[in-house]
Amino acid sequence: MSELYGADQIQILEGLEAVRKRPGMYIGSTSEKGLHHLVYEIVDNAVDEALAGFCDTIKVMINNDNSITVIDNGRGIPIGINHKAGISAVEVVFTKLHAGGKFGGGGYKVSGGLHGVGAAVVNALSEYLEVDISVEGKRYVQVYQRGKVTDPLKEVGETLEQGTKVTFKPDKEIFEVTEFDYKILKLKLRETAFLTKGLKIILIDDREEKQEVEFCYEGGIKEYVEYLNQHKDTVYNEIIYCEGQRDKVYVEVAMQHNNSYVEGVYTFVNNITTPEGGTHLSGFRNALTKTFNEYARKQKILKENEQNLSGDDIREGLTAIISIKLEDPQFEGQTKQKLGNTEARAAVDGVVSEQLLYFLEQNPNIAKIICEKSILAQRARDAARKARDLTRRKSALDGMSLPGKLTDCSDKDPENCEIYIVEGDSAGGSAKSARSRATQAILPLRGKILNVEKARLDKILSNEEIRAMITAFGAGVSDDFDISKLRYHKIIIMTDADVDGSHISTLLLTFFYRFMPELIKEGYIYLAQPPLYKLEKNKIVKYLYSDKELEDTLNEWGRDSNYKIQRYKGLGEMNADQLWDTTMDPEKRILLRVTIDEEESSEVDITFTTLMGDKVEPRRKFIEDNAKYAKNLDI
Ligand code: 28F
Repeated sequence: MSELYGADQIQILEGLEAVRKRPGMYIGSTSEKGLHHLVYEIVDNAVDEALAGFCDTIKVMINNDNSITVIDNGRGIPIGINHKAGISAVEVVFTKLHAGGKFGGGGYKVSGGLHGVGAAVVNALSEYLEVDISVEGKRYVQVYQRGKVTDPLKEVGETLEQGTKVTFKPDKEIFEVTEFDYKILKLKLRETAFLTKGLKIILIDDREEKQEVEFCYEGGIKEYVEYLNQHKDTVYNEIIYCEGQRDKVYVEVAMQHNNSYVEGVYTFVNNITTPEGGTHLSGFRNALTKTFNEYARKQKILKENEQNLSGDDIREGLTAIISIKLEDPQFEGQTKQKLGNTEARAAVDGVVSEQLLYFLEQNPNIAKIICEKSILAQRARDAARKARDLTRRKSALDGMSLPGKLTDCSDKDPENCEIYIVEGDSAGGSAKSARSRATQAILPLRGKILNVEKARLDKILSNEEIRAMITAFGAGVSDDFDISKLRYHKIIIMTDADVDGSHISTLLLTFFYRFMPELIKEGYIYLAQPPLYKLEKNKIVKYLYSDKELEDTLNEWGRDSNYKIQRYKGLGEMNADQLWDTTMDPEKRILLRVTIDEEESSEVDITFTTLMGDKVEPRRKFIEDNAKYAKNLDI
């Protein structure tokens, strides 16, 4: 091993100034996302050591000063001199944009995007970084500041441990925020633990609000599927699992159906998520469709005169993880989130076809359940198609007739147009008189819309409130959705600031997320923020949008003197002028844009299932846990 991975194996390319000059090129951005990316880069190196078979525990700590410490119990980064560079291998790892060594081939690392230069990039973007290596009974330490060496690598004492410890503090000159978010790290580290079976990952928050969590999944992605299905009703108990290697591509797939109508298939390449799928996903889909149709024909579950099951039918209610590892992944697409390697398609197709057929033959009961479920889905899909054709034909006949409840705006350029979706007729009435006619359309909804989490498309399309939204937006729905036809570039949900209001918002967001996800991805969905209080003193009126704002203003104005306070219970309590001033005037209003982190879409799915599914206990717990964030409805 040491010969293969010696200190001389790395090739040096360039210095770290480039990284500080253009941090975005290396870590995507200098926002909160880029900040957390630093942690993943260091953790990734430790995970590689685990994948190589030398490390089984990784500890991540958020320290009191917002620095991060990552510790592994691997072999320790080599401390010997790299003769080409004339410095220690550790120093090369942390100060040079090198290529080679274990990162140059052989392992799977080669490109998590950064070609193994993660440690140097983190170093370049940190106020300070300390690496502490324990190897053969001795400890060695080196410290860097903004990527520059302060002292040579020093032996500092003896130890019984073995491994690498890295502490770094992100540079305030580089990052917009430098405070780490425990929740974000927790989500990502749980995902890493699922993807690396048997690896123990501990996360400790050592700041004021102490927290700690430990992840270790012997079952790996099988347990990941169990986790994703935790609040759903599964239609059989086993997790279907396929594993194998073809053409230097290592393939692992785990899956299980639940009784919802949602497909949740998540794909990873070398532990990196690929939200846009790619060749591995298409190989999986192909294998799944082919294998089930073959099986269903052979068993005469599908009769000769019946049409083949479609992939969509088989994947209705399917939760699956596809995790592959290969040497030289090519990421394509605008955001580089789609796998391009053609050998991955054949590898996944091959492994899944072979092992899935074997599984079905060994488990005829489960095979039958899935085939029959798919046939039901096929029938429902036919019914939905007919219902949709009907709505389409109808709107064509009516010359695109808009819903009667809609008060449209006069401007026809979608860029300028907004639609307010308002809860209830009375608030709808105020909104109609308050609005700016040219650019603001109002669509009042009566009562609660259908919970789409519990219904198929055909039923959803027969719901009047939902049909009104679809026709008003003008862009179709589900598979037919075409964002270029959208009639408004701001869709604003305006509900009361109470429990019912937030329930309606959640129902609407669920509908958009499941049936018009592009609306959220493109950032067209907003939540209006009506005020909670009106405060008046000496003819000065101030509207307040949170309890904290009320506190602050009362402190500022003095609580003794006479002021008038009004608590708004609903939009209906405001007259048109007030509604305009506080919530609708583009110059003054506050809108929350609803966004979604595609890299976390499996967690978003859990959120919606928890909020809208039919299990009460997990919903109660979720709301309790998230009560303090409820206002932001961070999905
Ligand atoms: C807290 C973060 O970075 N752990 C790491 C190793 C182990 C080796 C290694 C790392 C060899 C020449 C490049 C040891 N012994 N945790 C970590 N553990 N890097 S990073 O090698 C680096 C290459 O320079 C290692 C034998 N081979 C490899």
